Amino acid sequence: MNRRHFLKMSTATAVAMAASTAGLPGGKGLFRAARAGTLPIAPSGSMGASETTSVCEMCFWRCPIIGKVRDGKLIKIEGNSKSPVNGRRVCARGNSGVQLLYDPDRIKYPMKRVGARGEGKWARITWDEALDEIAHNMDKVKKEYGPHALAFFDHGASAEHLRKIFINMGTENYTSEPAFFQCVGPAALAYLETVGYITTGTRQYNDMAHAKAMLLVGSHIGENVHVSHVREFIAGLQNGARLVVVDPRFSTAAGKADIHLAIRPGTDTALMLAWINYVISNNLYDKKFVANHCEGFDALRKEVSGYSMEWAAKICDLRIEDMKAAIELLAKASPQVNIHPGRHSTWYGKGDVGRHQSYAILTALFGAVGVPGGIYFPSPVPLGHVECVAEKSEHVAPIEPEISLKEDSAYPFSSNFGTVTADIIKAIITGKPYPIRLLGINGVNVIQTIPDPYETMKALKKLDFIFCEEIMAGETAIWSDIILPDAVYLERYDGVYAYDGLTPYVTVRQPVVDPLFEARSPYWIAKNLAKRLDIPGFTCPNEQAFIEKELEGVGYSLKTLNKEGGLITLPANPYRKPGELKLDTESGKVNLWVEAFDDEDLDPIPKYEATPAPPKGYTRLIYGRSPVHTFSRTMNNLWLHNEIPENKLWLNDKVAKMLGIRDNEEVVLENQDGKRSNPVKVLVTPGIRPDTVYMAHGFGSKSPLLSRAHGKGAADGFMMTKNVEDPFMGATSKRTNFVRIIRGGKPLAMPDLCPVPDEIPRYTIKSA
Ligand SMILES: Nc1nc2c(c(=O)[nH]1)N[C@H]1C(S)=C(S)[C@@H](COP(=O)(O)OP(=O)(O)OC[C@H]3O[C@@H](n4cnc5c(=O)[nH]c(N)nc54)[C@H](O)[C@@H]3O)O[C@H]1N2
Ligand SMILES: Nc1nc2c(c(=O)[nH]1)N[C@H]1C(S)=C(S)[C@@H](COP(=O)(O)OP(=O)(O)OC[C@H]3O[C@@H](n4cnc5c(=O)[nH]c(N)nc54)[C@H](O)[C@@H]3O)O[C@H]1N2
Ligand code: SF4
Ligand SMILES: [Mo]
Repeated sequence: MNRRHFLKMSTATAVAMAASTAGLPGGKGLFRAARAGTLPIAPSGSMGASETTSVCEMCFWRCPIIGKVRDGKLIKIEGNSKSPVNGRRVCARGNSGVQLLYDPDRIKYPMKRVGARGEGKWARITWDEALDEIAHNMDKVKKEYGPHALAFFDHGASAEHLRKIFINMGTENYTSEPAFFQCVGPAALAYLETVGYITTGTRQYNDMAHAKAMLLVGSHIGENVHVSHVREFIAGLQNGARLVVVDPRFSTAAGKADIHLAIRPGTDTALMLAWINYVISNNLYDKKFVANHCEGFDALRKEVSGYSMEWAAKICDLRIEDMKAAIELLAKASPQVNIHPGRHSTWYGKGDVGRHQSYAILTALFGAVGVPGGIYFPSPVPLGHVECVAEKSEHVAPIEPEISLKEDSAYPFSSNFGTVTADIIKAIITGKPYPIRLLGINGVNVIQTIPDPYETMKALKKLDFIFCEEIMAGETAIWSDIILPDAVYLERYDGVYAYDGLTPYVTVRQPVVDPLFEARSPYWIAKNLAKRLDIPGFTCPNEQAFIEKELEGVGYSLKTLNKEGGLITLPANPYRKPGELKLDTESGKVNLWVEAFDDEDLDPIPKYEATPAPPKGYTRLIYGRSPVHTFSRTMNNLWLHNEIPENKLWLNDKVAKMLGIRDNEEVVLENQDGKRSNPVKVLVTPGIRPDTVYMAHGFGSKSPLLSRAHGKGAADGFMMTKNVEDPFMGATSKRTNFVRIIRGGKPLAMPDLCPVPDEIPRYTIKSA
């Protein structure tokens, strides 16, 4: 296969992502320097508060913000009015950063475990003691077992520098894991191989604001809240765009749809293939675009010819007339049609890449590539080069393991995204292909995030040493031997944020207030650990030094940028004129048939493969986002907790009636492997299929150190013990688990109201 080509793309993407997450300082000295003039602390109209521009990190969308500070206290966060994407707006979470900063449960000092692992007993130690102990253990494990015995899981802006420590220790086991293997991996790979770039990275390059019709498969925009993305969606609707939503649940977006298809979960690829066949056989596709810009059309036509609307209607449990009306509606808007590429795509394991490939194929058949309303191209922002932060330095002698977890992975497309999460956890448990004995964690709540949590906890128990850099002690932090208190995003520099979407801009995350307690910035932490481990390369005195270098690329300094209100906009180049479209694929065209997949004996054109239906007496568990929370990280936040303190289990009203369950009644769930959930209240609603239940992710914290969040609601992840890895990159499925309701300690048999056709096997429960 053409691995080199793939590598080239991925590196570009990785660089783009790294650029957007470069880290920051946090020392008080830096802040004094800032006060002395590098930061814009201007008096403002609002009751004498001073204002500092910065960037939100209550989620990864990173909206430009302003922090208003009075008497040294942050009193309000607003959007930066100069921002072309959010203006003065922030979402509920962005607004509530104030309460993250002042959360009494924040980790205040370096802490060392004194009780048994996971027991939650801690002693305060000094920074020197904490860093010495971490360095000692890293060194010891490396000497005893080799560099690959060190592993690192991370997510988010704070992790960049600590990851470089692990890279420089010589391990291959670091992975920005939720972002790929638990989130966007399958969608990213599908678009990379089909159109030559990732349409869903840190940003989404789909132009909903200018679409005449939109298709959302899953993608529950409105509950999935990224301010500018929601605004683009609403702008599209306000401009008259028609909307088709495919979702087993009446989502917020479905409430705005012209056509809502309440599909049987796990059958979306069947619908997509029948639609592709319909579009081709009814000549609804853009012939000129296909002739000029696509490869593999004949193979595609042949492959999909067997997928009829009648067949899909049965598989998907939909009405043919609705399916036809939906695809006709989309085709009519061509090429200004937005087939949403999706984001969270680790749904069923096997077909996840193919499902997103089918969205990219439909996009191309409608000629919706590089045109308003379709998918568009990022406009690269020329940031300066930073030499002062260590990439893998020359001094690290490569020690190749006999069998490499990364390079010899069973998943041919994984290695460009890091080492597969599931492989690292298996290796910790089994010691094979080599032992992994030490784990560093930064910005990821591994237990809530990676299924199966029981396996994850088993792995955590086996390790010699665990440390984490955190701001709040969630259920993963309490398993650590040492916890390091990170500065929260409002207390630190984090580098330059360049937005390369329809309205490109450059802004900087900078501290709005001094770090509280003994919190330190991620760069300070990494630099001081590097010193102890003799890792060269952390040569910048502080974060401003590399921020200045990055800003040079766009002709600014921190001072001049701050004079401009902390943000400058740049010209965009998102669309391509006819004849000027050249994609970054080998042929320069859209791959309707993906050779790289074929070379690895994977389907070059998506095929429908059934995911097992619920066993008799059970229902499928699906999940999504709470609009006012971000995963588990915001659950302890006072304002957000007051808005939505716990999740609810969406249960179909007919099913509830048959079971005699009342709205708001508290129940427990039991999954196919006998694992039981926290108690959770039921939302009785016609807005979900009878063969499915739903709850928002992130609730049900098991950490007693989160006083507000602890035990509130149920965690979807704790019901996930049956996961299917996708064969392309090893991403972990999460919608392949089944539950039944336990009431008064007894299981209730979930009624079977949706006939399952013979083509879909039922999951069989292994008897104990
Ligand atoms: N408020 C808030 N917003 C967020 C986040 C957050 O934590 N909080 N996280 C952000 C991140 S990182 C991500 S990845 C995104 C995730 O958000 P999305 O990318 O939108 O996630 P999806 O899984 O596509 O969408 C969830 C929807 O899929 C439906 N669904 C479940 N199973 C199926 C199925 O088999 N077929 C179909 N067609 N639909 C199904 C569910 O009912 C639900 O409405 O959200 C982002 N936005
Ligand atoms: N069951 C289930 N699993 C899922 C999902 C799901 O819907 N259901 N969604 C998947 C998706 S799409 C994603 S993107 C991932 C998200 O997975 P994660 O990124 O692990 O999400 P969180 O649960 O919010 O955990 C983030 C952790 O980072 C910490 N943190 C926050 N800010 C900072 C900081 O500034 N510095 C440091 N050092 N730490 C910080 C928080 O306290 C928290 O412990 O989860 C994936 N896993
Ligand atoms: S979408 Fe909300 S939480 Fe996310 S960065 Fe923007 S304001 Fe912050
Ligand atoms: Mo995600």
